[in-house]
Amino acid sequence: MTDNTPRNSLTLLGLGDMGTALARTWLAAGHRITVWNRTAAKAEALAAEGADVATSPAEAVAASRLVVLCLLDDASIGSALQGVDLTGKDLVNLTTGTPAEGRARAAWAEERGARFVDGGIMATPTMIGVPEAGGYVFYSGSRALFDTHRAALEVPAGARFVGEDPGHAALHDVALLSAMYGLFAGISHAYALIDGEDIAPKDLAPLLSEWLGAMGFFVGSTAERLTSRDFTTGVVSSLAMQVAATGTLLRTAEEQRVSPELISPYLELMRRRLTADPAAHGGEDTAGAITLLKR
Ligand code: FVH
Repeated sequence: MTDNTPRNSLTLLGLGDMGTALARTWLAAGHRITVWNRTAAKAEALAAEGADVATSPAEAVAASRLVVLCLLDDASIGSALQGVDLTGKDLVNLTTGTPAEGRARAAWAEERGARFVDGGIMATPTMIGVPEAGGYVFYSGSRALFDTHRAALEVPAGARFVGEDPGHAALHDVALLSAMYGLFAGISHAYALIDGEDIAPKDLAPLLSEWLGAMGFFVGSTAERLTSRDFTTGVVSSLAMQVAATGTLLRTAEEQRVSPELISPYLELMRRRLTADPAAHGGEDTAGAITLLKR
């Protein structure tokens, strides 16, 4: 299909905090951008900055071949684009969703004659258009679409294509976010332990950062063990030793009157792996406990 829309033009649906940041970055980079937002007032400032404002999703979609979606959730995409002609369009969905939603949305787009790429934004709005902030976006789905629009997609933040499965951008996004929340949980527990003691949080902070940095090796070593399925070779801190030590962690939490709710699940997972077969698993790395998580 021929593309009659101007070069460097794109459409953006959704002007929340993230959508507005994206729009400003594309405008600053000289792109011609058509925007639409359900609440029209949010487009006013961008109109003054040079954006074309569409009065309906259909009008916005018609304006460009590349159509970027940055809405609240997957349901809002269905509602905004209901009945809109998507034939020949290249849809890039930056709305956060699950892998299954990404795959279903790709099939939905294909049925309507559009190419589709799903995205997972690893940045906050303040990191958009600021390369040194290190933000980037995972993309997956149509490689051809990604290659066609790569230059535009690299404007707001780095662009990392992670394969043609349209669910994989969301999967990468959620895997990283899930790890982040586990980290936040541990940090929160550590600060709760010292709360009320004569230890200033600001004095614990550098020690905590340094320790977490030193423990970062676990990311790579776990990948190697999961690939080889060898959980025992070269283990220096065995599962049996670590499970024995969990009693100290739990008693300390009790002494400090801190709920163990944030750390108990992981301690319990290690214990379950050990007690299933102490002789087989006692000498393992804790990475072996991951095998219990898959349902
Ligand atoms: N903000 C962040 O830090 C994170 C960073 C990582 C990625 N997320 C995801 O990005 C999507 C958009 O996030 P946002 O920050 O722009 O979110 P809001 O400011 O809440 O804006 C939501 C926009 O969605 C529109 N909207 C909601 N429901 C509908 C609907 N049924 N039909 C059409 N549009 C809808 C809303 O419109 P309005 O309320 O202004 O009328 C906003 O434009 C999101 O998936 C994050 O998880 C951001």
